[in-house]
Amino acid sequence: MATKKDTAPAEEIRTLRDQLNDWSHRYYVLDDPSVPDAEYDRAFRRLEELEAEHPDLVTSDSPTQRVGDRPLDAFDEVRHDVPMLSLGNAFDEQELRDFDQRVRERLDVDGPVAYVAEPKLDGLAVSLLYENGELVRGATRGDGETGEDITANVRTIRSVPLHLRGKNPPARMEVRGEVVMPHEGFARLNKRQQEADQKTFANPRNAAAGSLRQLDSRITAQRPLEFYAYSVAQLDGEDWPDTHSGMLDRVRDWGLRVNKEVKVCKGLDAMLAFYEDIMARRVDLGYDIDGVVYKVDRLDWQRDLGFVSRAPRWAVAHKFPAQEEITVLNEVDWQVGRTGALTPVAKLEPVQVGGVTVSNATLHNIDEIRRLDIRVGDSVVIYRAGDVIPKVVRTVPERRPDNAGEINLPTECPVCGSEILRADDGVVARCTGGLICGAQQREAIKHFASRRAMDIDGLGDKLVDALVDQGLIKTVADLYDLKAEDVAGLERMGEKSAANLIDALEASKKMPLSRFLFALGILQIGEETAKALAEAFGDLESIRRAPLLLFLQVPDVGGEVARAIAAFFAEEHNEKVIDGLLAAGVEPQSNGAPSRRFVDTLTLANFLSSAKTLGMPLSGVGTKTLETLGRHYRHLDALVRAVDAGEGDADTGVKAATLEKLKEGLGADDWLECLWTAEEYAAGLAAKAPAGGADERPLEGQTWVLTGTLARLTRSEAKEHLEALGAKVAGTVSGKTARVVAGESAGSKLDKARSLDVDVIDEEEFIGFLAEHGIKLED
Ligand code: D41
Repeated sequence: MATKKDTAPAEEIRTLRDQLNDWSHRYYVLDDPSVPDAEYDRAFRRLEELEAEHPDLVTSDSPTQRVGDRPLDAFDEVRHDVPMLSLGNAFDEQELRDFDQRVRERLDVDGPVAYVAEPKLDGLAVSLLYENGELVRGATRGDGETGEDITANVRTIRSVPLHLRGKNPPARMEVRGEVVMPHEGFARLNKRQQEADQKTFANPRNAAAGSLRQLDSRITAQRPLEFYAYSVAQLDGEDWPDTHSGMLDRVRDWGLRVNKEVKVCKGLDAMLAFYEDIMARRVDLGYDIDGVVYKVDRLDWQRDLGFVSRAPRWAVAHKFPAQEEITVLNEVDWQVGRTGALTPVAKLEPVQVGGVTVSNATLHNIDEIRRLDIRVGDSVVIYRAGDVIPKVVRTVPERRPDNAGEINLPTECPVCGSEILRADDGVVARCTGGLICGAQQREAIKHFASRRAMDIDGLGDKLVDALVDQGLIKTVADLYDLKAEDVAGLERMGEKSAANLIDALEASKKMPLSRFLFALGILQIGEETAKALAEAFGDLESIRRAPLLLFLQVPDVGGEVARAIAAFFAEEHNEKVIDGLLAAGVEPQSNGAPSRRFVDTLTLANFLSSAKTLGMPLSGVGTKTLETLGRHYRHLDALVRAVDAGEGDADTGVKAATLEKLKEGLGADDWLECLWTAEEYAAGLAAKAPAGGADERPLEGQTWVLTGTLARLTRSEAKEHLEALGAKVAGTVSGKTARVVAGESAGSKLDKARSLDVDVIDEEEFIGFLAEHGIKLED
């Protein structure tokens, strides 16, 4: 009986162990998970349980034995039976050509040689020794002769099998490969380190090295490391295959991970194609590589070729151009952008980074300069990846010269000499020179010509620079005076493209008003706001002369935006440019008349509350009161008379004390004048607006809110109907909400609507409303 009871757990442990090892192999080596994590975890816990009850049944290749062991005092030394060689480098195509040439000459072959091309993983070289299928030792490369025994650490790496797969493992086998940390795991590790106030790692390679050199393997066990096999150094108990690629296949069958990009390439062209391809896909691989390793595929040829001073003659590392370099910061230039924002640009001693010469790099802003403690004269590290702008990532403090100069924000614009202002809130420093600033002018022209603005085909940034440099244009208005012969010859412009440009300029004269407004580059005015302005006012002249309070009635325009628009058109220089454009024949296309619904919002009530928004001193006078007064008196003169009379009004319920405050407000600064101007201007617009009534979009300008459950239609149907009638549908109720449709069990939005006195209708009323507007619901 006793024996029977004991064989059952032994059996179960063996089954669980095999099952878990199998799943692990699928997951970590083949990247092809077969069961959900929960299933794995369950089996793992069951195995732990059984092993705890039967400690004698625990084997060293049990998946439970990867968690890490007690810390070591030091690593033991390991002498490599077969030295771990180094690799010769090829830094460019010619050097690779020379390598292939040498190989073919030595082998005395004419045709192309087959090489195995492997991505050169940027990690740490490691040796694994298996005896009768069992992992018995892991070691670092060290100096190639002796390394360190890191067995406990490599055992924690999931893609390192503790036992080789297959029935007849070799008596003894030493496999070599690279341990790397994938990008994703690296990012997670650094985040974790940061949160725990522990040191972060500069790159995945350092993180992998730091993790492998841990004396405490329990820490290594927490690190996301992967092992990729790339060669076999010893093999006893079975024959060698004929080729390196055949060897890698065998290694794969034993359950070790071999990089899936590895490929046999016949001859130089195939090798170069592999190099280009993998370099292009480099960022997507998920781990760092720094080149390609090519190895002669035939093992007999490898033996024939042999070694020169520790490096095989049959292999070479074709390196990618470095992505980081050190150079000296000579100077900092401040560039002024279209909006006047100042950006520091590092002027560098030219240096090759990633295959191109870099002499400028971005420094982002003055705060970044302070944070990195960068000074002029410093040696700095430049990073450049792919096509992105090179950046300065850090200084090398040891190399700082005594006379290194501090970097300061200029007080005057380096282009036009205007004052530089730094916004109270942020890091952005701006030139106040507006359109008189040369730098902003140049950027303004580029913006004007750009696709989303006036879409002037053929007028790219380089050509704009050339035109400005040649003194052919100063402002956007000058563009329309250009002749084909002016531009032919500039920036490789042929006669044909010069003629095309003139045609494109001609075509741009009839752009929609909204695009024209966007093209002017008014601060704060994006495409949406430009559209809203064009739609509301209907023509350019109405916008140019509109008083400030009018802009605030345009949907989505707040105080800051309104001020920016008014300031832009108040600037004489800008006016001149616009006049120039019109004189040159630019004719922005528009409705020609203000929209009815915009004109309908130009009420005294709205003007009063906008004035308050803009700072008219009215503390204690609420928006609701202003609206009540506005609705009651309708015109400013009536209101002014009531205010002057100073008596509270029985009709409005507004107290005398409140009117007194209003009187003070109207008396302050130019507010009364401001309101008069607005009202007068509004009257002029109203006269031009189409009559109301047969409006197809009766809800234009209104914002509705849907809340609660509707029975007859879905929310999105309701939304569509409302939008078809011109309304906007919002998610929150505010004082600007026109109406709330409250369905069944409406909650906080309904409460808010009530508290703000917003009109509320129920579903039945809503359906009736839709019907009145010609929308019938299906049953
Ligand atoms: O991916 C690598 N880093 C890599 C390194 C690779 N794919 N193959 C390699 N092959 C060798 C030889 C040809 C000597 C077996 C290597 C290295 N060596 C290597 N790694 C570090 C030093 C040498």
